[in-house]
Amino acid sequence: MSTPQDVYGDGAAEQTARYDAARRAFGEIYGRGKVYCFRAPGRVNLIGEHTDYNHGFVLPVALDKDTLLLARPRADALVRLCNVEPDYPPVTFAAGPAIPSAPPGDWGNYARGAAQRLAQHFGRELRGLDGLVVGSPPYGVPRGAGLSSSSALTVAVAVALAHWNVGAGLSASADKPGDTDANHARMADLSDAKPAPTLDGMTLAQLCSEAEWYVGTRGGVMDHFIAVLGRRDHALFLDCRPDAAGRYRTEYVPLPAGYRILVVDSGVHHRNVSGAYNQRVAACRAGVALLRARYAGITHLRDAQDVPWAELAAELPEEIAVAALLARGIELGDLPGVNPDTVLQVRARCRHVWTENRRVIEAVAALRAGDTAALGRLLDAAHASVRDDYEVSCPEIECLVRTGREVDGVAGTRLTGAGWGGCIVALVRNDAVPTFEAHVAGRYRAETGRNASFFACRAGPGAGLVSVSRA
Ligand code: NG1
Repeated sequence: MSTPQDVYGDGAAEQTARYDAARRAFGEIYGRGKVYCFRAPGRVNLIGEHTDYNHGFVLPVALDKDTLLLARPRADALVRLCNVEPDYPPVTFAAGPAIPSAPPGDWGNYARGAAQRLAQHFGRELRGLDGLVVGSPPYGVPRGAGLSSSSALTVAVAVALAHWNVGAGLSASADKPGDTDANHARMADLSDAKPAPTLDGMTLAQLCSEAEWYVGTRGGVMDHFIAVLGRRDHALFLDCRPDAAGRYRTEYVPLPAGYRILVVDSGVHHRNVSGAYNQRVAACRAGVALLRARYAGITHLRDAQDVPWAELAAELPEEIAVAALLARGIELGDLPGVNPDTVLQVRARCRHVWTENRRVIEAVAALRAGDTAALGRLLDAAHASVRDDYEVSCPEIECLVRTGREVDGVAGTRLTGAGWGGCIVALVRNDAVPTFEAHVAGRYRAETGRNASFFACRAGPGAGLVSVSRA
């Protein structure tokens, strides 16, 4: 277990009132007594966009914005959850391997997914809990802002359930010198009867990513890996290609001292994004299928990463209709929004992925060398690539990216997340944060008539138990 000081650093004092209020609220709902406080962070991806589903590289950061889960174990398998926010009504279910789901949109489905996947993994019903979820502003993970608030909820529930079903549980920050994999839990089972199940951080992260399939999202592994394995003042380099044993390569990379990560939400959330997203996935898959004629056996663009781009480009058409691919026996029919008359810009999409993977590697090197200027240039180049080659930007995002760079002390700015609106991420020198916010807010309002939301974040640790005290 780590302390609020370990988790929030300089911001720990500000959290005291939040934690006290949460404990009081828990006591009012479930009665006085011992209460365990778990947390799971939101995340932002520093660089490595649209690379995860191509088995490429990503570099996310866990944020100091988090979802709290105050909990007390139960003697039975029931999970009872309340939420401090009145929009989210109480939820009760039994934590077994086949939990009936509530209608889509029910917030409790994230908890059901986490409980079901853990129960399946352990092959038994779980010991349940009474819990209170606290994710409200200003310290919670903002919802719908691209910071993965849903993954934070999934991970918080999984960590709490793991605590009582694995053993003494996950600690919020095992950030000790020489510890290469923070938050690993290798604990004995407290319940003494059966052989002790163990659960390391990577397995927990994988289970959480599969848990979210319960709500119908077939996303990648990035969000859950960083929510579980995040480390204070570090980004996590993640190689999204599992090895033969299904394990992933991770590496902690220190962030530059003296800089803040600013996430700016454009407030624009385009509809029909999933069709456009799937067309990008389709273009990459088409690229792989076409490259296979020359490079036998490749399954993802990542497999061609070591081939010079000019050689790959020669094999890839600038654009091709899905019907023409079908005629060559290349099937893409499982992707909603991709039809025979859809035209795929194969070469440019693949070029983005190929160059972005290189930029992630170079960003890691720049961070290791303490070269913030080089890192900033890579962020800017990554943005140009998602704008021009992947074509997922929009005028509002362009306004934020451009006006952000006008401020002295800004290393770089780029779109983060899938695109078509959403957020940008900026690396801003500490002393430049107020000017950045004022300048970008003013220009954004003047140019688009919209208000941007700003989240100044620090890189925090991954999920875990923060305190045990009395409600
Ligand atoms: P966002 O837009 O941050 O939810 C989506 C995908 C990621 C990744 C990025 C683009 C889901 C749940 N998330 O992220 O896996 O592909 O787009 O880099 O599908």
